[in-house]
Amino acid sequence: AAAHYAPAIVVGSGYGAAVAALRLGRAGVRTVVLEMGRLWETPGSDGKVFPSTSAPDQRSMWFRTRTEAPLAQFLWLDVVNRDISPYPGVLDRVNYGDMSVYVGRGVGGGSLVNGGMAPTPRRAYFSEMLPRVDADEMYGTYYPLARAMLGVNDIDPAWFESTEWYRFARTSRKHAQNTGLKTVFVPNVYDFAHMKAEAAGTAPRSALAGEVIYGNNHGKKSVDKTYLAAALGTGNVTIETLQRVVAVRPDPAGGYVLTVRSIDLAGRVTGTRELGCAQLFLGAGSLGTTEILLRARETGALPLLSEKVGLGWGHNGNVMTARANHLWDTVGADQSTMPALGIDDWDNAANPVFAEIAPLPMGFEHWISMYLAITRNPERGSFTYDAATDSARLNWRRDQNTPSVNAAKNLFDRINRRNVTVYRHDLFGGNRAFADNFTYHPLGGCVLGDATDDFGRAKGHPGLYVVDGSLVPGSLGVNPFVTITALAERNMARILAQDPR
Ligand code: FAE
Repeated sequence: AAAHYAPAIVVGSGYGAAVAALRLGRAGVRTVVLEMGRLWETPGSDGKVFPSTSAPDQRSMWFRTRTEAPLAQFLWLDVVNRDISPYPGVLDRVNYGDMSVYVGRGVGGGSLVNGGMAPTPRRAYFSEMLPRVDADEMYGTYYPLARAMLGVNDIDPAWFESTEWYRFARTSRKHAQNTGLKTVFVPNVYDFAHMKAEAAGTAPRSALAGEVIYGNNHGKKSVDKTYLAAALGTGNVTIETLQRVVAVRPDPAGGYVLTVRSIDLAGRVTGTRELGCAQLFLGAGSLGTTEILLRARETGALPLLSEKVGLGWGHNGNVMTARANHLWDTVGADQSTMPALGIDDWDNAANPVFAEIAPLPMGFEHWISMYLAITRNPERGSFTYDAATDSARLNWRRDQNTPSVNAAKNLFDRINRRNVTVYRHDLFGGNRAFADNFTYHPLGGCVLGDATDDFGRAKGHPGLYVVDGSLVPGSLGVNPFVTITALAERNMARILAQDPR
């Protein structure tokens, strides 16, 4: 048994973890949250908590000597990335051969770095992906609950039509409409009232100052400001930072024992300890949770875990692309970093695509229309445990992106043909028009109903739960965090009502 004990431990502090922490705290369960990143609340020497996107410093990325931004180049020049000193920065890029995965690090996980887009999937597609989840209950109860708790809000359409900050989106909309395509407003967790005040000069700028991916200093309702603040408010939850969970084993006396490594801001290991708990909730994200469970199964620590742990991974069909506009079709020097519009061609049965109209705020007119396309890709990856490095490796081949690239190409070829425009080849490196070597939406690895039961209870080991994006079977058709949150709410309600503590 371990020297230190908590009734419940939550690993990670992203969406799923934050829901678990709040619901445990509200139920009166003393809970410790262990997060490998830092708490983002203290300003640096520049007076800001997060660095700017245009001049990133050590705070930008997780232990790097150079930043690795998704847009590596502009006009074929390496102008975006910067040398930095290693530090527990807020954005990580986990490189697995043919696929790189961007994830957030810190109290709040991905909510610190993401674009805040908060759509709800098509109900029919949700049911296709998660057929055993009661969709009435999800769409009637848990999606509305998640949206309210996360602070999801809609842009004022009149402001959208008139503001210079969304000219880029209106230009892309015009080209989509010329092609006979439908666009939709996408709700967000960035406070649009704050953004309006930024534009009016009455609030400090964040979305209108180029901030995203390395954190937002204002305006964004990340989960440290919503769920986790409420969890701390119960008085039952504590959060420990710079704590990385490296191993889990059963406690012969019941519950689990975690091996936890603490690091300092230089990345030095300052201690390793064991922490016991009765109930363990894994919210370390698709990569983190899958690695913890795979390692535990393969090293024999948790031998009864399902053979399905490590399977069913997908990147939500993510592909980025960019088009060059005519000189008269300006996108504006001023661009909000929070997307507000998407091209919705998901009902196109042969070629479903939901494409977020993405900003590219460079402070000058560049005539580029950017997109993050979410496509339907039946390919799935898997993780294997590599004993030599004690880590999980993602098996994903470049050619598995083909369905996604083809779908995006089909849509944007149509838009280019109709508007007599072309792709940009200078933005993603390697002279490519489609960036299919990275994703923002890692999903799966411990799929609901496969590696766990229908409520996230790990098969074979009672009291062990998965609460994050690793439950989602690889694809949702829209940006995922509202669904991850709503599923966690649903599963936690069932677990707290039924399971012994
Ligand atoms: P996640 O938020 O990744 O949290 C996991 C946490 O666990 C992290 O804080 C890790 O540091 C921590 N952790 C991992 N391993 C360990 C360990 N061993 N010990 C202790 N702690 C650990 O998980 N989604 C949308 O819906 N809309 C968007 O607009 C959007 N834009 C995005 C933009 C970017 C640049 C990125 C990177 C992602 C974006 N996403 C977006 C995806 C979204 O942020 C992601 O799906 C969720 O954050 C996943 O939530 P989880 O709870 O699964």
